[in-house]
Amino acid sequence: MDKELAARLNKVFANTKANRLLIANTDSQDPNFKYLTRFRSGLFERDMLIASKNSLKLFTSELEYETALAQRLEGMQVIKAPREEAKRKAMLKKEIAGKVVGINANFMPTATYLRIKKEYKPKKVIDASEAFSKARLEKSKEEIKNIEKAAKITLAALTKIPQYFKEGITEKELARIFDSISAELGSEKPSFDTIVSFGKNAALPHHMPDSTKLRNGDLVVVDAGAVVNGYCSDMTRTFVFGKDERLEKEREMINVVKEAQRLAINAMKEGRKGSDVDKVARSYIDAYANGKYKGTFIHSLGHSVGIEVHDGFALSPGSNVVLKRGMVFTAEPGIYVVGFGGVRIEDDVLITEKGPILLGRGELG
Ligand SMILES: [Mn+2]
Repeated sequence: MDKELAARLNKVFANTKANRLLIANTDSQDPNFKYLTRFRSGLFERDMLIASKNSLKLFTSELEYETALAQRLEGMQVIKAPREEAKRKAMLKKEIAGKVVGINANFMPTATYLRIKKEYKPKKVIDASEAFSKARLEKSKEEIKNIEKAAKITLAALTKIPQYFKEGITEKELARIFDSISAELGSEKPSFDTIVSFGKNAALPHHMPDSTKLRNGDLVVVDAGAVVNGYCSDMTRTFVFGKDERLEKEREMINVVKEAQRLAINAMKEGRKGSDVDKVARSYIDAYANGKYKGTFIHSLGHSVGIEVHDGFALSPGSNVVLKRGMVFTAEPGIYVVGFGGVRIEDDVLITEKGPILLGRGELG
């Protein structure tokens, strides 16, 4: 069997009591389908994957049978599911009946879950979503390479975007320009809808680009990501538009967030707890200038990133995750002042035995 596939199956089964895993796509693809198959092309709508510790079977339709065969990993079986419902049911029942079946309860529709229980007669159906998240938390070399490529693209696009700043351009226009730069640099698609916020809008962390026009003195937040071979990056930069000497507060906010991020990244070492790392950034912002910005950092420090932008774990005040080599987290402190504006700076950080590495920049933190 393909070594990487064997390693991935091992990791998932190490964290679950299931003896079969059943991944069922809807009209969209379960992220764990991507994790196991590593398919780079095709939709595989409504297809099913059934895995045991040492086998992986894909039940697909005639429509995508050839696409699957062309990308099939060694040790993976591609099976053309019969069109006739009764035959298809019998085929799947043979795989599942009497087994302890692990599903991704974060993704599978309840209707599918109920149908599986009723029609395929498993011994038990259990939630294996955490087993998948845990397996995906520590990335392989191949996965890290993909995230790194995505991070490089996003960083390059973020470096280019200020040259398009001009008075009167709208957030939507700038977001479109960003997306096309990112695509030209090799991104398969944006890893989420690009956020561009001007001025007061920057105080809302998830503001969606609208027809707000850029004005002199505005803070500009651009939060975006690329996808390479199915893996995401997620980065943010904050700029000031204009050269006015009076923009002192904006520049101060940027410097405070930069320093909070630097301190947090330095703390992203093996063995540190997620909540501790969050605290490093949060307490710096809260304590700055006698509490001038206390309480303005209104979200978590970061999250794991991989096949999904939010790949399962957070660096937050309540986070129990212990950092280990191979994990990739965003570090994205921010300051948000309602009615004024906001600042966020975000990088993707790889934990290594030598310390944190900023992906896309190749630097040690
Ligand atoms: Mn993020």
